[in-house]
Amino acid sequence: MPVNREQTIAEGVRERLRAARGVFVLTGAGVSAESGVPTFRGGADTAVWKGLPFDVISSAGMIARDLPAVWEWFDYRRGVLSHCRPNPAHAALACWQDRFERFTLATQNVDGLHAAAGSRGVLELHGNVWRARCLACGCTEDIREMGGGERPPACRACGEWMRPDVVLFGEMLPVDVWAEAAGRAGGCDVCLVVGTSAIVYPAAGLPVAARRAGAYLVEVNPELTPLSEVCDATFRGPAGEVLPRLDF
Ligand code: BJW
Repeated sequence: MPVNREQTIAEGVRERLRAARGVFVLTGAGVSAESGVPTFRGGADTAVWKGLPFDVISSAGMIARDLPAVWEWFDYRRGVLSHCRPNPAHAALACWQDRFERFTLATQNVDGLHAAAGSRGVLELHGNVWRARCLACGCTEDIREMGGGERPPACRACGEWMRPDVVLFGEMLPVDVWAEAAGRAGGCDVCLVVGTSAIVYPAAGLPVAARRAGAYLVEVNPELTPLSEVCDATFRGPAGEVLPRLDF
């Protein structure tokens, strides 16, 4: 996009943000890409681990079929994440949280980097990779505080096996988190969609619902997505560069 045109669009978005009372942001893997977290999809690639496409290993059926393999996959992911720090995109969103009457940050990411950047009350639609949940009693624990490397770990409350507390394909999103996100998306003035391929539902439906309810829809993504054509403004660039430029 010619520089002048992008500047004009950016100024339009800044004006919308200055006037907004309610802002809803949906992020995906792309917001963490500049922190070194691999995305799931992008370009022509899909993540694969030990020969298994991620949508097989990250699917509900694997919990029943091979829980140790699921733990191995997420232990590997935590190993990668332990070297990753929030980037300027996470920082920009954390700065915006106190500037609006209502600001909601909903993420599909399980990496915890928004909270690490200082964002509060993040709606984690797909859970958190640093948490384990008991398959029997449902209680949760911070994996960093569990100690020991027993896999699968046993629940301290009831002794049953625990699983990573993330939402796999074919599983329901946490009901309360989803209800909150859907309500907030439907009541915002500006909706920003950052770094998501926007193909995984129900999360991908949130910006559409916001737009239908009258919100101004902005996308930040180096690539086109199915949402691009319904957006009011699009920025084809990395979130860590674009979001700081949209500061208002
Ligand atoms: C940058 C960048 C930079 C790069 N800056 N950007 C309707 C039709 C068909 C199927 C379904 C449907 N409704 C539901 C389904 C099934 C399924 C689904 O949506 N499938 C689709 C693939 C079609 N959904 C579900 O199963 C969900 N549950 C559900 O619907 O429950 C009801 C139900 C229950 C039972 C039966 C039926 C229905 C659950 C979805 C859970 C998704 N879980 C995962 C894995 C989490 C655990 C893990 O981490 O392994 O969540 S899948 C994976 O995709 C992960 C992500 O959160 C999610 C979204 O991906 P995201 O974030 O968009 O990342 P990418 O990689 O796809 O895109 C990155 C983007 O960043 C790209 O666009 C880049 O260009 C961009 N980018 N660098 C900005 N620097």
